[in-house]
Amino acid sequence: MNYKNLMTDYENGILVVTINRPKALNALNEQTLNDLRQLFQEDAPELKGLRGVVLTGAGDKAFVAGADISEFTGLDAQGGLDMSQKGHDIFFSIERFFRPVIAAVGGYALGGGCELAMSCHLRVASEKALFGQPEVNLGLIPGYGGTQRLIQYIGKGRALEILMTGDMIDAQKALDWGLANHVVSHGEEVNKSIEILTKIAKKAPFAVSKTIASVNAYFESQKDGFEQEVIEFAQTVNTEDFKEGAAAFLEKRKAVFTGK
Ligand code: DAK
Repeated sequence: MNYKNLMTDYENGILVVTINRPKALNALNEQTLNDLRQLFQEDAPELKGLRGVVLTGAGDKAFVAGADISEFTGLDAQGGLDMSQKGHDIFFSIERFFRPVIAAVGGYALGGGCELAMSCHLRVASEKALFGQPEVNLGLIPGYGGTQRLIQYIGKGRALEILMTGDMIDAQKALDWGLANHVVSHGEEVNKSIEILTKIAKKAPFAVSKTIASVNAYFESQKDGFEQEVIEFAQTVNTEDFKEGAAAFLEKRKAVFTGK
């Protein structure tokens, strides 16, 4: 796996991806978006034995401080539409990724950075993390799903306040409001994310991926989540892992899942 703005480290089935533009607080420029698209749509699905992904930012200050503002100049309505659709496509491929993806947030997660963290399945924040959607300060609204996903995590009233004031919230408030799953000491966010993925990796992988698909269906207007659950459930029943899980329970031993 070869990228200009991402570093990757693959160990024990867990891929740690670091967005590596610390001098620009890891802002999402076009190259970084292209790298993320290649990783989530082409390379990571092919990794043998992959059980989960941690997404984090290089340096001590930021997860991602937003879309790269220096690339905004000269953007017209058509360019904005193209850019937004490209971002949506990439962020949906993270949200719909077949393995769990955790954002390890050790600093600013602003604008497109907050949107990127929200497209991950879970968020582990360090106590220095700050979340916000400051697009109104630039005369914009979020263009990578922020108006929609923020409501899903924290509700309409809180989302509107964050989106209209541009204020940041700290890690504790993000935890209290349901945006962050955990808050840990600064520097421990990647380790905690790996710990969670290691726990999930012991579960049946097919069932985990079907869980992601079923939960996502709740938020997809063209799908009925209950019907989708029936479809996904039927597929899990058809697996060797289901037979193994049930047999292990009855034989009072730990299940050994193979992903089949
Ligand atoms: N883009 C580009 N460079 C950035 C950046 C960003 N978002 N954020 C920080 N940097 C750069 C700074 O310019 C500075 O570069 P140098 O001057 O050293 O060359 C370096 O990172 C360090 O930043 P600061 O010197 O400002 O660091 P401080 O600690 O003083 O302040 C800060 C940290 C995060 C509070 C501050 O940097 C800041 O306010 N940054 C901007 C945050 C922001 O507004 N982010 C939201 C961007 S808007 C769209 C799709 C999506 C979006 C929009 C449209 N379409 C489809 C059209 C999303 C928009 C956004 O994300």
